[in-house]
Amino acid sequence: MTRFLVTGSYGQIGTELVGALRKKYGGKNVIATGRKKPPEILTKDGPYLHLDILDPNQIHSMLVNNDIDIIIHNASVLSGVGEKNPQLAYRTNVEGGYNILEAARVLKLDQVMIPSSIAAFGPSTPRENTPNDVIMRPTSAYGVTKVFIELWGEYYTKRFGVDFRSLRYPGIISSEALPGGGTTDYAVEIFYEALKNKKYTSFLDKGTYLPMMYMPDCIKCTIDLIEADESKLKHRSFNITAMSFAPEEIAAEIKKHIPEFEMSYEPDFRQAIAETWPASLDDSVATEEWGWTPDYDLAAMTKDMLEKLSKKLGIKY
Ligand code: AKB
Repeated sequence: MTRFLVTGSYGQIGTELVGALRKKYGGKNVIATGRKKPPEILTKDGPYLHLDILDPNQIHSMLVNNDIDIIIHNASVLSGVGEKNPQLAYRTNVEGGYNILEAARVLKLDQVMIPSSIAAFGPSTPRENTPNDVIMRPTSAYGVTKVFIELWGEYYTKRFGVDFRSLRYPGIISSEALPGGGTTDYAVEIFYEALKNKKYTSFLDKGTYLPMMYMPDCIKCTIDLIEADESKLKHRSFNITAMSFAPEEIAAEIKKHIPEFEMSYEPDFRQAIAETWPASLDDSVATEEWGWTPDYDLAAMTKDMLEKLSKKLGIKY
């Protein structure tokens, strides 16, 4: 059985990805790692180990001692936090990513998956239906680190035969763990506030379209790419998307379920970041090379999200 190590396992995606991988590959075969005390969900079905991704020796010995085949390197500083602290984004995303790729190269691991993001694109990228292969030139600290990882990973594939794979995640909406400091976080916060207070002040303005995806689709595409036949991959970094909406559109969808819900707008520094990102993505390369198709659109995601979150929070609507 393939053995996985997941970094950043208590993050928004890591928390649910570890659970899905453990279901499929067995609890003991998926090592969740991070620097914090883990939530119970990460320790009940499999091991959790303390790992500092800035310590190459610790990475190396953990991979050897646990007989790891595939690393999924989710630990990352996101766009909002990265803009406030670019030095932290550099160290975590660039140095951390480098350490992981080096370990994969030296130990000849089967595969390394490191997520990228829509943030890898920039203001000179065509914003509508952004193609997979196009000018990138991001202007956020986070975006620059993601382009580095894509290119360094692809270089390691070509030069050293490392099986590197990457997904350019759009904004991910989920009910389990909260996102940690990104520009698309509003699309998660809005659900909590709609259920708790029937109102939400968006930090992105009306008309700010961004590519988005519901967590079940995010887990599906991540596992599908990990399991994809390497001989069919012409690319290593893939656009993926499920929907594109602006804040007023998700508000209108929530209002269909919670008619009293009110939205107001107070754009902050994240508005400038969002304006440099694609409004929608062309993910046909992912469809062609490994069969990607999403299951959830805005309406289906909103209905499911409200159902799950109201159960979790114990709030009826
Ligand atoms: C962020 O907003 O920083 C992330 C992302 C799109 O990568 N959610």
